[in-house]
Amino acid sequence: MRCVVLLMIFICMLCDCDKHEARFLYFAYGSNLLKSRLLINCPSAVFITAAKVPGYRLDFDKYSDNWCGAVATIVADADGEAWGAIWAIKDSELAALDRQEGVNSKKYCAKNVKAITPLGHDITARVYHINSEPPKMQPEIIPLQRRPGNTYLQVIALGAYECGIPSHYIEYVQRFPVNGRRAKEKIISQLDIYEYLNYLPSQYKTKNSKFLSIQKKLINSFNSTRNANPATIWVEAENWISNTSLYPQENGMGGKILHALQASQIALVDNAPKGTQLKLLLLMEGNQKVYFKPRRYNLDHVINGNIYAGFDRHNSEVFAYYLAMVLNFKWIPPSVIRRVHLHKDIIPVATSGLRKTMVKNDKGSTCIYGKCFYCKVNDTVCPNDRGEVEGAAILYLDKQLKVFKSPWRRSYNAKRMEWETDNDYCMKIKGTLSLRRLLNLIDVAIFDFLIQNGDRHRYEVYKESIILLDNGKGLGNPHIDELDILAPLYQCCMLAISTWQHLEIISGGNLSETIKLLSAFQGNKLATEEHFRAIERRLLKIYATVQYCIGRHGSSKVFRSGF
Ligand SMILES: *[C@@H]1O[C@H](CO)[C@@H](O)[C@H](O)[C@H]1NC(C)=O
Ligand SMILES: *[C@@H]1O[C@H](CO)[C@@H](O)[C@H](O)[C@H]1NC(C)=O
Ligand SMILES: *[C@@H]1O[C@H](CO)[C@@H](O)[C@H](O)[C@H]1NC(C)=O
Ligand SMILES: CC(=O)N[C@H]1CO[C@H](CO)[C@@H](O)[C@@H]1O
Repeated sequence: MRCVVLLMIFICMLCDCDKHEARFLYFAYGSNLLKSRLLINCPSAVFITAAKVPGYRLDFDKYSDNWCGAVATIVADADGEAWGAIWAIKDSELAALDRQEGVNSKKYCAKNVKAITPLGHDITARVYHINSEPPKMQPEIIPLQRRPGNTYLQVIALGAYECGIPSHYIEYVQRFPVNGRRAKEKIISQLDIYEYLNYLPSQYKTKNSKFLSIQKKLINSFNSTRNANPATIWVEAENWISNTSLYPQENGMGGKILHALQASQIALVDNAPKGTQLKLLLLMEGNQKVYFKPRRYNLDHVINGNIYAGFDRHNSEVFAYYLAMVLNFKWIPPSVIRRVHLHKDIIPVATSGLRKTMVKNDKGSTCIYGKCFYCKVNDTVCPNDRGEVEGAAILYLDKQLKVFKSPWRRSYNAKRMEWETDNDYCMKIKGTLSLRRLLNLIDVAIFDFLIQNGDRHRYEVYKESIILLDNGKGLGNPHIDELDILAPLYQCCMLAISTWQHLEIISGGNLSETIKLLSAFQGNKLATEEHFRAIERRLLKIYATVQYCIGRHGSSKVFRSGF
């Protein structure tokens, strides 16, 4: 008993208990022995101890596409002894681990095992094993489909070494016959990136004083007087001509536009039927069109499932705008949180078309279901107790835009896209795009990775710059960092030097603190603390990815002065 108590105290000390989130213990015996592998899906994992599970042996079965070979399992075996590592992982990452292990697709199932530490203590931990029970065989006669790939076995052996598993066991692992194949490039790059993350120089974790002058400019743009006349603001915004930003920012224009979006009188409201999600088109006094994407979730709602699951998040649209400002991506329409009163601001000026898409709910409130690809009569947006609907008010961009399919778009079904399977994908893409466009796509990937928007299947271009439109699929799950979104960066290993210089000086918390500071001028709270922490964690991964690229190609190949 005392040992267990001591062990719990030990686990607690390791896992900074101030965050108060419960953890579970996990027994890893396969690729998750390697810390950089485990961290991909479980960034909170803390190593506790090596341990063995008597009565089981390590074996391999079931082909994995990513690893290009059979993957590890443990099989009941009276003479066996499977070694592994005990990790303590935050409960909130359990779903991500289950997903990685393919619990949902029934590839692996989870159960508890009793493991024994080298000092003889018992620990009960979660373990995953394949549903099948591959028969025991002499190594030489194990058929090819039951052999692991070379990378995979190396990862296990390296992880076992890192975790201090006895050398006789590591030798035993290395004696397994392999199939001669390397894992997919994607897995290899991601493992390398996480390795760089482990050794990230400390400058990327501290604030950079060079940021102060940028912060000052941003504050000047957003901390502005509130009594400007909206009509003149719209005209100024509309007539803005620049090749460095979509809208004016000097002289407090950033804040003035947001204030006009937030406060001007609504003259007419209609459905905005283009697109897949419910949104309204507002015509403001002074003849300015504005999109209104209503709130679908509370800020603390976590979206599970695939990266593009769920409704658009109105706060993601607004968060994206401030993020872009801090990142110096000036090609995005201004966006702000606005509350409209359904009976005072909307219904009196609603078109008949919009009124036809309103229904009363069981509480008697009038609700809107709108007109769009996914709109359904029973998927309504209803006002709160004060009769208000909150949403993102987004300045309507009245320009001729060119639309392109993204080379890194997802397939939206089980089919794999070329970028997911072809190791030389970037080489192919390079021939079809200008350097400027490619660097621009990489900037957008960085932006999307920070908010975790995996839904940019197409992009719009104005004056040769990609415009960041439709950013509502970000901020879904603060516990997941889908590194795939960074594929343009780690596959091409190129980055505009100006982007890199800017990224380098927003380190150490300045990025999220500035978003908070700027959005507070309009009274907006845009995300939970978990999301802000996630943005900072992802920023470190971007630094690590760039370090990985420098490590592979040298900085002169990575940094480009494209435009
Ligand atoms: C914003 O502007 C006001 C009035 O000019 C000033 O008092 C305040 O300090 C400014 N806020 C910041 C964070 O600079
Ligand atoms: C942007 O505009 C300025 C002045 O209008 C011009 O000097 C500069 O060459 C332009 N830059 C690009 C990349 O077009
Ligand atoms: C709306 O109705 C459809 C089919 O009638 C149903 O599948 C769906 O779950 C309903 N949605 C809600 C939010 O009630
Ligand atoms: C908003 C914010 O936190 N800004 C900080 C960025 O970093 C500089 C340099 O350390 C600080 O002085 C700022 O306060």
